[in-house]
Amino acid sequence: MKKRNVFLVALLVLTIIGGAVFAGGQQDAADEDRMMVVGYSQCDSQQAWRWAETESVQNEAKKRGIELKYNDAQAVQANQIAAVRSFIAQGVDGILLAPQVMTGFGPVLQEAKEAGIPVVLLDRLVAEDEDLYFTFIGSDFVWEGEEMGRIVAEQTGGKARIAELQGTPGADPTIDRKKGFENTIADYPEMEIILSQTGDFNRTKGKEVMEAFLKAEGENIDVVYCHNDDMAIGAIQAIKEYGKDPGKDILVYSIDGIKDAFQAMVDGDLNAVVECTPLLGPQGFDALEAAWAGEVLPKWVMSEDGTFLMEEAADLIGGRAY
Ligand code: GYE
Repeated sequence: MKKRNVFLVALLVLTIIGGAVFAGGQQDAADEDRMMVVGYSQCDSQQAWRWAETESVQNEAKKRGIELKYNDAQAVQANQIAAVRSFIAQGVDGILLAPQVMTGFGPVLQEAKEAGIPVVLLDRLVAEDEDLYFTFIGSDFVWEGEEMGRIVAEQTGGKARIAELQGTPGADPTIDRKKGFENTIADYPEMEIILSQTGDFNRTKGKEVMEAFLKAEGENIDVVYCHNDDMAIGAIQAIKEYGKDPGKDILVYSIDGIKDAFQAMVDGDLNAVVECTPLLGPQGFDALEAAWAGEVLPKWVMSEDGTFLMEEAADLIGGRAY
């Protein structure tokens, strides 16, 4: 090769390399500027608690400049699996999943993993391999049930015929709130669950089931233990329509701590709540950002929750954030 040709070839090679480096640099800059996109699959939107969670996620996405794709599965797991699959197909950067139930998410979580998309579980756990999700952010539901059991035992002197309104069948909080409550009352021979049925964490269904309970055992129920506030609000209505005084004739207890429940305590209808925070947006995005940065988090980031009695509600209701 002539000297001049060698020079030209070298120039060409340098130009190509330089161009590639420049293009790469541009690509990096574009990546940094690009808005991250997150898919958020909410299992249900018929509950006040879920509105608060959705709002918390939406506000936090806005604050961080993250584009949010939202899907409401309307309490149907198949819708939720389809939504997650569609997020994967759209190539989102991360997924926030508030799962309806514990089982059945394995295949779609595997698909997300193969696509390199981190999934953060919000508020409910799944019974799948831990490798299939980045972390779970939520409360200790067994503790919530145990704590509620302790309060009921204290306020009834350890003697109560209890009607239980369960959450959605197969959902983590339903299983564990039942288990925790039963753990505590096992120590009290005169505390007994005489009726137990699902009200699906839903206000209308909670009312319907309570109506059926009252029809069957109206004179024998001392306490209603509700797995969430929405069902308690429904149950309170049913008790009133039945002609009894909720909070006095029949003591009412529930889990969550939404504003409506604080109002029910102020009104003397609800005896106590164990809190379960829905304000999980900030932690959800912290977790996704950790995943994007290649960090590792524990498989459970536990929420801090409290306990509130009827007598405290009037002082606290103004400061409640949800
Ligand atoms: O208590 C309830 C909701 O999974 C922690 O589900 C959540 C529970 C919450 O529908 O209101």
